[in-house]
Amino acid sequence: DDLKELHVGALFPMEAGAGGWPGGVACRPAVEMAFEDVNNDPRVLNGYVFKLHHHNSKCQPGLAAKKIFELLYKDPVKLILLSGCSPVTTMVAEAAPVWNLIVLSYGASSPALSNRERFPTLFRTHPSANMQNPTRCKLFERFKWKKITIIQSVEEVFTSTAKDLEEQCRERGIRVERQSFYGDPTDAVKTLVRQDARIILGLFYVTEARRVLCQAYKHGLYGRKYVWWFIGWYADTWYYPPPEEGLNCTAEQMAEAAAYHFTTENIMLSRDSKPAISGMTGLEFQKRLTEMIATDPANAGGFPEAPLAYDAVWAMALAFNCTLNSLPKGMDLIDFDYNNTLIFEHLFKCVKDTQFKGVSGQVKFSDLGDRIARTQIEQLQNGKYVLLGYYDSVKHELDWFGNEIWHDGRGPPTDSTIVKESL
Ligand code: ABU
Repeated sequence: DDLKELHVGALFPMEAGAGGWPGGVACRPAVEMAFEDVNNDPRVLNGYVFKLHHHNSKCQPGLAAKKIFELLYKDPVKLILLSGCSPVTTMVAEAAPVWNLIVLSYGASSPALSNRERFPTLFRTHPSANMQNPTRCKLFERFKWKKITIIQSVEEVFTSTAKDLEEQCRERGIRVERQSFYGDPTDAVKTLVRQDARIILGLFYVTEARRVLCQAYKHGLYGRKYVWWFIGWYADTWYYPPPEEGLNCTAEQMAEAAAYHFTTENIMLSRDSKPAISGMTGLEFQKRLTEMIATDPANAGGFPEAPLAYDAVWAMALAFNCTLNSLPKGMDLIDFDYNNTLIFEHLFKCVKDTQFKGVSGQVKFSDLGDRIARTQIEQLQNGKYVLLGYYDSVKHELDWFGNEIWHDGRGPPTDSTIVKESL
């Protein structure tokens, strides 16, 4: 009863009607589970109780700004902010330093967030989308492609990923062409046809991915001569058209265009049999979460990222614990207000130094507040995603299982029809 309360503000994208990432559907229950576990664990924050105050951001920065002001101007004082989805996290992390607040993101992949000048108080358990670019370049090289084409929507998260990929590929002698669109990809897809694009990487949120795939079908940009690469964190059945989106393609057409595409994504679940700090293994966590959510996990937004959300709460709890031990005598975390730079500085140092075994793997932040992770590569084969391999971009190690399938059963298609000049 005499427990002291520590308050945390959080934003979850519970839906993403106008495009974006509806990751709160699974990440919010994961965060709630972590609050419960931390509060029941006598090793952490003994004598305190952790309280969550949350709002739905719909992955829209304007709405999120309103919700953040509500969190900050309504009592009680929040000690830290949790946030997901790149456009929202960008806004929150630009504003938070004004209130001496740290932001911990469980679901923002934008490479632009790795910038200490612009986002001085941001940490994230979600890896940057740039982590996948060395993997992509490695595989383009393996399949002997010298020219690839990116089709992207114009949000900063995708523009910054595309720019990094272009640089990384250029260093390996791979030419990258880029087509951008805002909302409707029809013209951009037509340009891909004109440019004779064959190896095509899509960077966009899932609603736009469906529009692109439908246009690819309409323009015959699929099948034997083409290889599509998509982002790997969409739900497993993402390419089926939801009726409310009014796409002019049937489920069969979409499935035909999606056949044999490749995806890359960060490994976000520890498959290790040794338990994480919470006492659960990654798989035990996933099982518990599946029982908690009403939706089928394959279609629940944020299900793959949920271990990152669970671990973000533990990172926070451990950092609070560390701060309690490091604050000058007589000072307490509950004394924090938005002008208190001393408590903020102690907390910042503690988050920066936090390290533990989480359900998503080893949690540790780089100087830029980033998470380092391995990637996995999958391919859609007969309606199921099949694991093709792993890549460790720090050690430059590719584990490749050799079970990729090509439309014609022979091998990778060429990257263009244009006959290359002999060297
Ligand atoms: N894996 C989800 C990332 C969402 C985002 O960056 O907005």
